[in-house]
Amino acid sequence: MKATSLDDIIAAISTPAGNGGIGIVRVSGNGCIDLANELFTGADLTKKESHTISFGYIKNPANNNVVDEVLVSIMRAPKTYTRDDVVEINCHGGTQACQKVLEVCVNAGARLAEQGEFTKRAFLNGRIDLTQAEAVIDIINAKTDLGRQSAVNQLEGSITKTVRDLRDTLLTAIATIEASIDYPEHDIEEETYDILRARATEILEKTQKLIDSADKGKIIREGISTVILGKPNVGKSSLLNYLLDEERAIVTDIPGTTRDTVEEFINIGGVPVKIVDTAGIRETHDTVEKIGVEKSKEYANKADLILMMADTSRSITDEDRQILDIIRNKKAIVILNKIDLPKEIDINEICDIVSKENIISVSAKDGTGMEELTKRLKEMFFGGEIELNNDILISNVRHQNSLFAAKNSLIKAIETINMCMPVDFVSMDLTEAYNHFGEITGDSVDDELLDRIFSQFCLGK
Ligand SMILES: Nc1nc2c(ncn2[C@@H]2O[C@H](COP(=O)(O)OP(=O)(O)OP(=O)(O)O)[C@@H](O)[C@H]2O)c(=O)[nH]1
Ligand SMILES: [Mg+2]
Repeated sequence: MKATSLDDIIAAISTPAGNGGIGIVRVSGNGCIDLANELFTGADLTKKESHTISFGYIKNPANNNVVDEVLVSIMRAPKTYTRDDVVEINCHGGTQACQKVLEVCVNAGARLAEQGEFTKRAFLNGRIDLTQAEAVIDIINAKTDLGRQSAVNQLEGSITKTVRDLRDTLLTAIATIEASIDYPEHDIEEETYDILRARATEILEKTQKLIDSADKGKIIREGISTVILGKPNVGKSSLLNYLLDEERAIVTDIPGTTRDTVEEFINIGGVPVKIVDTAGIRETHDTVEKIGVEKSKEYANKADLILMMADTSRSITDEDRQILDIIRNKKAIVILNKIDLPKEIDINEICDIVSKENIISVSAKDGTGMEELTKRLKEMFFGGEIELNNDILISNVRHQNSLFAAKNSLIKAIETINMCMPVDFVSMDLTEAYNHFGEITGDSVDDELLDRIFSQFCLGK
């Protein structure tokens, strides 16, 4: 994103491309109501109250032709999305009307907005902090209801409040130090060390708690990264299809049907799962299948959870043993499929590798056992309950990195205190931690980072 002036009037189409009932061109910046008024016939927008909507037409001043029949919303600063004046022109949906309305706005003096520039203005104008701006992207990109809920909490300022509280406590500690440096004759250092140690430890514990929430936060945001692994023909693709409730992957009775990975996002009883169906693992001379098998193994290495599938109607083979070897010491559930058929399998070897509660019998054909699978997933990742409660969850890697950095500074500060080093060294460490917390909220942040964050937004947001 280039350096852009906050004084410009910016404009963009805020609705997705394609046909739809309405399309919205959003314009913001001081003077935007005058600009819209010059293009609008129907009412004098400059005299309209804030947060009202007017019916009329947008005309092209160049030839006086009507561009579209519209409804125009007027929102005057400061109670707007950007905190500047905002005009939203509701056009008929479809690409042409919005494009043309945008074009006449630009010809009248507006500039095309950068990605995320409306939200960036909301941040720069102090309406929201950086975590709240990021929450806007997360709400838009939310893949699950829990992800949305967590992002809404963040938009309401849950992380902001927690991090600002930590910063305030740090500031008080830093002020204590400054006082002892400014008035050395008071000789309060012994007591100062005790107070500082207590404060730094308290903040460190709270920081650690936030860091610990990141696993759950990541799952809620991205889903449990899950891979279905098994030898050919056990029913892996059938399971994927059953869970998706659609014929997504090709299923045949020919072993080696799936040759490439198939990735989908699903909601299993409220649990967000990013699931990957893979090529059945076996020795093969087929070049394409071989690549598929390698890919299956790679996915298994990266996954949060492996669903190893075996066929109950067959005995265990060396191929199954090879997969059991892959899941050894990993988070895994063994799914014994095809229980609608006569049982042939002996599970002793499986029990050596995974505990009994993680062996679940199902039929991907008729859905038997799926409830138990859901229950087990919830227990494994959410302790049985999938609720956000009022927990503050860190789900953003950027926040996580800043928390790690703050934690390191706090540890350094405590070491400095324990060595009874001069308090101004402690002050330096604590100030460092203070700045790292500030990166999260955007209180201490540079332009490059801002550009990186806002470039993840869509146009018009
Ligand atoms: N009876 C029965 N048959 C099943 C069940 N699940 C899958 N099948 C059948 O097993 C065969 C293989 O199913 P797939 O889902 O293609 O198996 P896969 O593990 O994806 O196989 P590859 O892609 O070759 O590795 C198909 O004929 C399915 O209809 C089940 O629960 N019961
Ligand atoms: Mg398959």
